[in-house]
Amino acid sequence: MVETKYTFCRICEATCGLAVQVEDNRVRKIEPDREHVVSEGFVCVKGTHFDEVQNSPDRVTTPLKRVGDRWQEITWDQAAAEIGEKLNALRSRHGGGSIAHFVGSPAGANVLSPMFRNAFFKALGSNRMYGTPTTDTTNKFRVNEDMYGSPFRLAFPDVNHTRFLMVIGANPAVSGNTLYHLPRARSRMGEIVRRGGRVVFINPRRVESAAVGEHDFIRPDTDIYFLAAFLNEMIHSGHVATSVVADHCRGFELLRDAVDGWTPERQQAVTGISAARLRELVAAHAAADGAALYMATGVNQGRHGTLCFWLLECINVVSGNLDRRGGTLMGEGLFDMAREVNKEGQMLLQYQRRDGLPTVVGNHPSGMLADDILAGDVRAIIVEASNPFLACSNPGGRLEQAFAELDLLVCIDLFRNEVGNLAHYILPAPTWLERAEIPYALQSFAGNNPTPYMIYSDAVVESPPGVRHEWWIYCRLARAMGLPLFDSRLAGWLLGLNDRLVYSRHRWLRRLALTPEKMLNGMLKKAGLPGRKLFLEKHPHGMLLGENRTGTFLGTDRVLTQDGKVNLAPDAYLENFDATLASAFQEELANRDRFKLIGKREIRRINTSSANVPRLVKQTSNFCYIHPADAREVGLGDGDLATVASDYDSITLPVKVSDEMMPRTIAIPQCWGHARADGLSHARKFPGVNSNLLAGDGPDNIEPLSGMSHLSGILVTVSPAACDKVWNEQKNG
Ligand SMILES: Nc1nc2c(c(=O)[nH]1)N[C@H]1C(S)=C(S)[C@@H](COP(=O)(O)OP(=O)(O)OC[C@H]3O[C@@H](n4cnc5c(=O)[nH]c(N)nc54)[C@H](O)[C@@H]3O)O[C@H]1N2
Ligand SMILES: Nc1nc2c(c(=O)[nH]1)N[C@H]1C(S)=C(S)[C@@H](COP(=O)(O)OP(=O)(O)OC[C@H]3O[C@@H](n4cnc5c(=O)[nH]c(N)nc54)[C@H](O)[C@@H]3O)O[C@H]1N2
Ligand code: SF4
Ligand SMILES: [Mo]
Repeated sequence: MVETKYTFCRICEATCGLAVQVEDNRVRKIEPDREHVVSEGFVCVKGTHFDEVQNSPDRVTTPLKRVGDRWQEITWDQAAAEIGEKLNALRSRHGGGSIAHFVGSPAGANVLSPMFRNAFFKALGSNRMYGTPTTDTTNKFRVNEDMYGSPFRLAFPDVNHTRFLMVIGANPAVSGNTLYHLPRARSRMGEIVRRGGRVVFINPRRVESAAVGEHDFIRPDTDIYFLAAFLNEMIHSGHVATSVVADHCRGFELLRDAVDGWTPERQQAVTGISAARLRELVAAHAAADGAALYMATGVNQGRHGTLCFWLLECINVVSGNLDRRGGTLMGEGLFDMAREVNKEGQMLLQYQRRDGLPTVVGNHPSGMLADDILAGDVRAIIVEASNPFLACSNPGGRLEQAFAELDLLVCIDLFRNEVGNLAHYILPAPTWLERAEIPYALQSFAGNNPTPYMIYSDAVVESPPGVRHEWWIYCRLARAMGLPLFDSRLAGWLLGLNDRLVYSRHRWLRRLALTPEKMLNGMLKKAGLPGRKLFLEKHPHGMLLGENRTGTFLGTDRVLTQDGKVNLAPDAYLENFDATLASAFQEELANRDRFKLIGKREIRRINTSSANVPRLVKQTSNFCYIHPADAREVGLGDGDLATVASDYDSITLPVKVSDEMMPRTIAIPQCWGHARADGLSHARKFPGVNSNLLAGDGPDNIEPLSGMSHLSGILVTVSPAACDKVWNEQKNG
């Protein structure tokens, strides 16, 4: 019998509602949930095609051990015993800190895993956390901590009410947005325009999202000058909310002096945005009854991600838009996540590495991982839900070479991906359709949601019998190693007992276990919401929680800085501000005719992990997008092969000529390069090339305040490929 089960997609942060048809524990079809309280029937192709991930014959469904060049199926007991023994040996020889974890983006949608993962690594005595946060957002967490007192005090635009939204370096119509929840992004931004407001995209590519509003090209990696001039012009033209600044902020004079001199005229020389246009935008911003600036990965991945987000937040605060209707909001989630995280302390800026780089929200820079392995600081890695060789800077393949030196590599994944090929063990995890869940932590716990709601979903299907939850894996490894979790022998013992019960063959024993369903039920009830059963019966499409409130942040104890004021002038940012900007500005002028490389997200792809979905990938879209005038000048036409070279490597790929591109900017969709993915049978047929081979690693390619990798705005040369197709096919295997 076919049954329809309601759940929500966990591929991107939009978490759209889904109606899943299930027959005999198999997913037949995935359709939009038209009654979902926020997504209202919106979905994209990735969500509705996830059945091909779910049912893929390539899935790993039992633990695998690499023996020579073969993969041997082993039991969980054997896997836990062998991995536990190796980890214990490394720990006694080199300390717990020699064991690292590397966490990827899909793990963000898993509410339970981080609790157990953190407990496991704490018990090990390791603070070596790496992952893709230093490819997308640690700069924002850093700024939140410095300005508002916690990495998770993270404001977001009040999209439902704003009259002016400026989106810098993001493409929400394709990406579904990041660090706040915005399904139906295109139509919701369209509504701003329909009610007489403005939506402005600042982007070196005329992106899909821009169809709803206005668009200005900006030269990649020059946003810092645009933002400094915007703030400076705002201050000079008197658009400052003086009472907000006087009552709730400190450091305004230092901020004002820092941006003084960055005139609209000065910025136009490098950004390409005219002084007149900038002035017009500042005036419109000031006149709007509620305005918000938002930025995301395109700027985060540049050379000045932290300084850019600082200036952007200062514009939102100083203009009086933070904490007001139509401006930016500090959400209130199920509990005060920012305060809880601060109490715990683990995620705060407290740990400086030998090289002086910080760890932000506990993350070491992923761009230092190759160095850290080769220096002997990291000897074992547990990768959860990531594919770092494709996702991270991997100059000329250096990251792979470093991983090959590890004493132990364990991958927890659905598939054997590219990093999995090098693993000693692969531990199979469930898909999100096989997991009970509530939405992302920032949505649920921190309330980063213009339309607050809650939804709970049971697992839609049971996972194959050899698959285990990530949280369970950490408990099982802890038991094998004799590590007490949560600083408590009793908790460790109980969890050890529990991990036997959860997957017991006997139903009555399973009933005694602490299951994900019970844990999530506890969280919902603790937050004063209906529990699991009521959610399933009464609110299968989600439950609206009422409008976000304003006036809940400034002047309250929710500002977590020591003096309760917003810090507009953190010392670390001001220290080298003038010198950094002045020298980078000169470099920009010197390089103004050179090509810069940016990435491109595509609606049919999610990072590295949709490449194996046949209905999504029917041909390559791994093109080098280039402006017509540039193409003519370098002698390239549509479909020709171009060689793109950086200081680190070169890649060859077909060209797509497009006036969506700003001149002297090329875009290459990132996270391709599946030539050696022999665990991914479909991805291999359309391998494409990996643009992150062109990105550098090490301190010179890391933003020093946040550890973010420099992945966008990389200087490159573009030329016709020396000998065409044959070479490319060889390189692609
Ligand atoms: N040049 C350039 N590079 C970029 C970017 C860019 O914009 N430009 N973007 C960066 C960003 S923002 C990110 S987040 C990274 C993304 O890169 P990653 O964080 O590595 O994420 P994915 O490629 O989505 O997924 C990696 C693996 O997770 C597995 N997986 C999926 N679901 C689950 C699950 O539920 N459990 C487990 N255990 N595994 C699962 C998939 O099978 C896949 O093998 O790429 C970064 N790389
Ligand atoms: N379809 C799809 N959706 C996704 C993902 C995916 O891979 N595919 N990945 C998910 C993940 S992990 C994340 S973190 C989010 C990211 O969500 P977004 O941040 O919205 O990601 P992008 O679409 O890459 O948007 C970045 C934009 O910045 C522009 N840009 C590049 N360099 C610069 C610059 O120097 N200045 C300015 N102003 N703009 C610049 C690019 O042209 C691009 O349009 O998306 C998530 N959603
Ligand atoms: S936009 Fe697509 S991938 Fe993102 S949650 Fe919705 S259906 Fe899933
Ligand atoms: Mo990301």
